[in-house]
Amino acid sequence: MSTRTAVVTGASSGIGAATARKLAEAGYRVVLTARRAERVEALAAELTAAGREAVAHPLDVTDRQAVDAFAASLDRCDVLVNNAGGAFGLDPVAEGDPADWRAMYEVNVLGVLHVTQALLPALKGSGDGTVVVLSSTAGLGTYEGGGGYVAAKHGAHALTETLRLELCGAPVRVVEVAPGMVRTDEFSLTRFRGDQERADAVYAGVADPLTAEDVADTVAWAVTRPSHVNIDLLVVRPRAQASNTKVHREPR
Ligand code: 8X3
Repeated sequence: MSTRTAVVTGASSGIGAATARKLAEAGYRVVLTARRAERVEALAAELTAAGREAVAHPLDVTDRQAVDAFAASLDRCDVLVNNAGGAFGLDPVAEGDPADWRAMYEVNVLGVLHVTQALLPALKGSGDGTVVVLSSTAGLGTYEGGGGYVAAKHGAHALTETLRLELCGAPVRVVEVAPGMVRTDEFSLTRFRGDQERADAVYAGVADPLTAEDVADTVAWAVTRPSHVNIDLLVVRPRAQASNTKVHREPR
């Protein structure tokens, strides 16, 4: 019998890469997917060199045909971590670019839909499957400028809640992890299209934003609970953040 297998999307950096590391440490064979082939290949090689089981598979979750081909190539899937996603822009609704909104819906909602649909037969067939959706606190409440990202993450949250209802009775858990402020190399840089100063300002004066490892820890914890324990929704924020809009910043 092959090792229990966890597929992680968006595993090239940040929360996805950290989660892949944690699940590999927990004994899973990890399948790392992301658009950037060289990144997931490097991480898979690093994990393999450390004695873990890891393979890389370049994948764009918005490409349904590619997702279906990927699913067909897997011999088993016990855990799916839907992590691929992101924010583009911080514009008010009045000014947001519909192309950004569309792109955010594509990756944060349809990406989750594609991969989950494609892997559900394998997850059910495992007899003990787990689907994790990395949503966001932006999926549970709004904030000014959040616009398209907030809408998309609410979509991911709704998808997750609906799926849990529909799978009740099947041997598949549906877990949502909703992180607040996490400082990763790329989230804010992507949101601000490479503007490092604006990206850094998001975390200015915040004592300890969460790290990718902090979030990965919560995902690995939820996944490694006994099979009958379903962590429906886990909201995780840094201590300095009490809500989407209340953040304590130390004066400089
Ligand atoms: C990231 C959290 O506050 O930038 O998903 O929307 S936030």
